[in-house]
Amino acid sequence: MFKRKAVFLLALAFVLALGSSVGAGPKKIVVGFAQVGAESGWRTANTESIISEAKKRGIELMFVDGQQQQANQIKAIRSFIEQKVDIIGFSPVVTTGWEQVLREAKRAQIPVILTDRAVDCEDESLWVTLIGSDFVEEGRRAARWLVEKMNGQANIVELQGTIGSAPTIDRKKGFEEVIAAYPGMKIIRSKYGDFTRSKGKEVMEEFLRAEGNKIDALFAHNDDMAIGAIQAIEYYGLRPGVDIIIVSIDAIRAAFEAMIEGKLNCTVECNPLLGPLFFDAVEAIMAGRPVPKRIVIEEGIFPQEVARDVLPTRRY
Ligand code: GZL
Repeated sequence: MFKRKAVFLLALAFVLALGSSVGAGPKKIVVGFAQVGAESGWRTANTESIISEAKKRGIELMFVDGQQQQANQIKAIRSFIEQKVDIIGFSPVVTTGWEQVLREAKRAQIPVILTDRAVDCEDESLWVTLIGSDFVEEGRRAARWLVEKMNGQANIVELQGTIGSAPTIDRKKGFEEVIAAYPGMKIIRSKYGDFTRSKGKEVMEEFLRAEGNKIDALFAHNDDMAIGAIQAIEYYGLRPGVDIIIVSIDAIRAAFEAMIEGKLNCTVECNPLLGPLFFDAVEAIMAGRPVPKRIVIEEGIFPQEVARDVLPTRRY
């Protein structure tokens, strides 16, 4: 009698457990994302793409703004591990210093996806894929356009992005690789502007005080710093886009507006709309499908002449 009752209770418990999971439908994917910060128009568009795509796909997203501090991103990743998310995504503010926390994620068997920026780690098994632009090619495109515009002859000042970040390292690498073949193209001043408008303005003021009318061209690693520099150039009494030719990277809306005003001469596209590619990778990993180690997003280049026609088509 007792045996029959025990079997009945066990069966009842099994049916109840099954019922509770059956009624709930498929388990919701939970993703933790640690963003660089909110330093530029590009970053705002990138954040919006990730948040809106999660919503569209019904994926639960824990989103943390790292305020351009690596410590904040590491703290966020650790909290995602504690909360046992299904997948961790992040855009590393700088390339180094990630091994420890990525090993913790690996030990917790939580796959990691890199978006936008790369990490410099020996052990490539610490992340599944890197989704984003080819920054070296972006630097080459900026240089090729400037060489042609300046007929191979210019004193150039360079506003670099965040020190130690992949886009800064690689855009500089690509730009210098191209101008190395043109002795007349010289970088006479170069300094970090951290990808922000305010710092771009401040550093351009320094360049102008030091070199003034000797400056023929500005290469800015992003549009936000170029827009800050435009203000500094005007305040100094020169005409941005005329006295100083300006090429930058990102192709945000404000860059097209500056080109239409004749104050910026060219912007190289760096596509921030990574949300769909990121969540394609999330869903592939959850379904056990293979994901390429590197996913490069297609991009173009926009000189001043096309700005008015192209602006209405821009999505960020
Ligand atoms: C590039 C991205 C850079 C942008 C900047 O993919 O990491 O960071 O060029 C942004 O605007 O701040």
